[in-house]
Amino acid sequence: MRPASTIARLPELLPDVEGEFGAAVFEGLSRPKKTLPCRFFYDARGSELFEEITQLPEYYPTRTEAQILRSHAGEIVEGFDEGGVLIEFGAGSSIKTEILLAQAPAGLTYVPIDVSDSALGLAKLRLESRFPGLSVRPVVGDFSYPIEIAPDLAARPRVGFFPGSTIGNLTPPDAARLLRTFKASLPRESRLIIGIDLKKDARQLVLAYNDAAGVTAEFNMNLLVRINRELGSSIDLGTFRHEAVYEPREGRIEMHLVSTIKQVVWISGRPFHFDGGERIHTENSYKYSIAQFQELARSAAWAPNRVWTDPRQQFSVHELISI
Ligand code: SAH
Ligand code: AVI
Repeated sequence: MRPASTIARLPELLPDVEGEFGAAVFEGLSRPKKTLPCRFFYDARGSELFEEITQLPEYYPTRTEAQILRSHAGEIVEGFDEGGVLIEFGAGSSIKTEILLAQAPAGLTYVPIDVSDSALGLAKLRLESRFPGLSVRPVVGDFSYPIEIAPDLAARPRVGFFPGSTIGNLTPPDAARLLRTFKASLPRESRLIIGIDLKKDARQLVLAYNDAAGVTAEFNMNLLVRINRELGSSIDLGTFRHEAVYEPREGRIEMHLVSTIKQVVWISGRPFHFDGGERIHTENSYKYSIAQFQELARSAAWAPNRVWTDPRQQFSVHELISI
């Protein structure tokens, strides 16, 4: 387990000093069905590419969720306490957070958690200049592990924020485990505001993950760029292509990197064999109905409370209460 660390500790451009990325690549590519964990998308370039994705005409989730937050910010922050702590999981650029911060009570401390220290560093600078008086205390780390709240914040009331439908990148059992893990930092009666992408027409979903400008393809391929740079490999990027498909039985978009030829790829002196057409499964993005997500929350000891959606029911923002 990599413990959460302070912002200064993990310079983004250092090679894979702790070996976590390399170990995950070897493990994932050694499986009969090759996989790579999607949290490794987010190096400095990957975080930039994700920001570009959020602006794409096909990628409706970000703008729809932002619209829901804008329409209901006043009601959403009713659950925030003066002098409280707002903990955001997978905060990235914290752009949506600004919508809530603009209406939040005074004296709030904002604790964004992310594996991407580049995204956190930029967000801290921007938010502190935009909201004088707001204290921003970023944590670089993996939100799958309980985070330690700084002793001076421990007694303050807390609210969690987990936008973007990032939880949809986990399988439902892992999503339920994550919601239980959050209870370590969000004790009984705390609220969690969480964004969930809703089920919809498969064609719209496939377009959102196969944009015409090819940004999602570059985001996916960036994993191979990262392997080449950080693990001393020389994978020919021209021999892989991006694929995103909707799997109706699972209710999820799947992203893959497909080897277009039969080949052996060498990574840190180890060979990995690919057949022509063989795929590396790089991401799942589950889509829920409101009732399905509420059931998942209940199974993890969170009580569904209020829920907000857009008029076209594309996306949902849920308020859960820790029980
Ligand atoms: N919350 C933002 C960003 C979503 S993108 C939004 O709604 O637009 C997903 C973010 O989660 C990225 O910034 C990525 O770096 C982060 N992330 C993904 N897996 C993570 C993990 N296991 N631990 C911490 N952060 C993670
Ligand atoms: C962060 N996450 C919710 C995004 C999604 O839609 O699953 C990541 C992403 N993958 C491709 N496009 C965006």
